[in-house]
Amino acid sequence: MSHDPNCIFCKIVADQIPSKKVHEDEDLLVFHDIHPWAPVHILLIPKLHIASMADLQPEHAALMGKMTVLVPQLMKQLGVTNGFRTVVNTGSDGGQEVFHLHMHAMGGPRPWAKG
Ligand code: DGP
Repeated sequence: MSHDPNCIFCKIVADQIPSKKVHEDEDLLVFHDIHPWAPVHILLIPKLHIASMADLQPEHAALMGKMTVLVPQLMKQLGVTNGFRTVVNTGSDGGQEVFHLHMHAMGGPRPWAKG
């Protein structure tokens, strides 16, 4: 399924739910997390609806590579100069709450941590 009408992040991609966008191109959307765990906390998502990392297929390799390479560029653009953390929660036991694949990228002066 390329788009799931019941998915919150698909609705953000479709501009049906507002978000603070950081980056958009034909494949990816990046926006600020609504519940930040760090001074800078962004979410990188594929526009394509992929439910989780567990659903990745070989044909998604370039998409995930593009997403990964974008992280340091955007963190620098957002003023994060002293390192950052990336997290991909996968499935219920992985702590995933939104079932549209996303990469968290968090940075800014510590201390900060999830939960
Ligand atoms: P995860 O546990 O990895 O599935 O994290 C989902 C994240 O998505 C969580 O940190 C909060 C964020 N989030 C959930 N709903 C929205 C929303 O409507 N807008 C934005 N910007 N972030 C959201």
